[in-house]
Amino acid sequence: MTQRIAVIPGDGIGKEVMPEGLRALEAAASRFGIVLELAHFDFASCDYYAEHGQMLPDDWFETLKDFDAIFYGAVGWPATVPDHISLWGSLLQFRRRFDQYVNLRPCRLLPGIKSPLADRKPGDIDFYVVRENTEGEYSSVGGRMFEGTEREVVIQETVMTRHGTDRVLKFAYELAASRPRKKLTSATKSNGIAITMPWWDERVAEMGRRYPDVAVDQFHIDILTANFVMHPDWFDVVVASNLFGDILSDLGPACTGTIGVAPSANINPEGTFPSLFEPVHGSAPDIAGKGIANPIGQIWSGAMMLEHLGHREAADAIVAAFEAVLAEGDRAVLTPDVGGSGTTESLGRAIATRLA
Ligand code: GGG
Repeated sequence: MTQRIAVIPGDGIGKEVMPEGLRALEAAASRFGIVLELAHFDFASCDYYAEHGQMLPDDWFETLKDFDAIFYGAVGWPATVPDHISLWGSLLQFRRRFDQYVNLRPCRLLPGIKSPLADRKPGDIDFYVVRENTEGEYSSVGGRMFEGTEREVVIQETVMTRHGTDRVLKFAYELAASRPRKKLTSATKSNGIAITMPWWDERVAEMGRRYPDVAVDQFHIDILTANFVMHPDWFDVVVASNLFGDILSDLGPACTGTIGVAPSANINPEGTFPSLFEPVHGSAPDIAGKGIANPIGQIWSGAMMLEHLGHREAADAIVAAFEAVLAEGDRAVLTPDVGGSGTTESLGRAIATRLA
């Protein structure tokens, strides 16, 4: 079975973790008889912007639309391109034009990693954040008036549609229904954001009628963040709007010791367009160039990509390989964020060796 994958490292540590993501993917592919046809692209990066004055070539949609999946690193290099230009010029275009309306972000405490929360062990933190990925607070509706004057006005609208909200809620309910605990938590702020959020709550309740076996609760986003820290074991599947989901899916992995291991899948569930797989972390300019970024977020995203493409066994093997390397705890191999003195490459190679 041949899989055509578009590989886009992007910026900063994206360029450092991508080779290790590919090393693991290739090891798994060779073990399970999957043929990977990789096409490498330098766009969707700030280096490309420096040369071309835009993040993407004009024909990017045509170029990418027939791949089976997109494997992405990270975006952003604020020293040369403002973050809103780089993000809106690349990743957000992919999510919108390829209708990747689900951003699925697992959050799990892995063996060998110490949670900053007291007395947590693997199994205690194991949930998914399902983030709405194409609308909500990430809207381009708004503008500035009277710029630079005393009367300056800035407006940005939140856009929620019934179509867009119901489809991500359906995905979240189905995921919850498929898991042993069958529990869904909705992130809201319907006391303060008194138009869109009460409506979101209504859609959650309405969709819930189709899933009587799923237990549903909801929290305002402020106390929900507190409960991620105090009671991460309460959560199974958490569904949230675009912005709330983004925040929760950084906080969740931080509670598991490091955001460096967190993966994500930007999914177009209908398969009309390719889905995109990337670590949750960004380009991390503070550590870029040092060769110490944890590659597991990229590697785990590769496992999610294989699972999405129907290669469950290969995906499970990748997860088992990085769990085994973490559990072994060899400091010389592990990256500094998980207590080691090793490098991106030493950790990536150890995982690929396990897979061979
Ligand atoms: N690998 C993901 C990445 O580069 N993220 C940068 C970022 O800030 N993303 C914002 C978002 O996911 O909304």
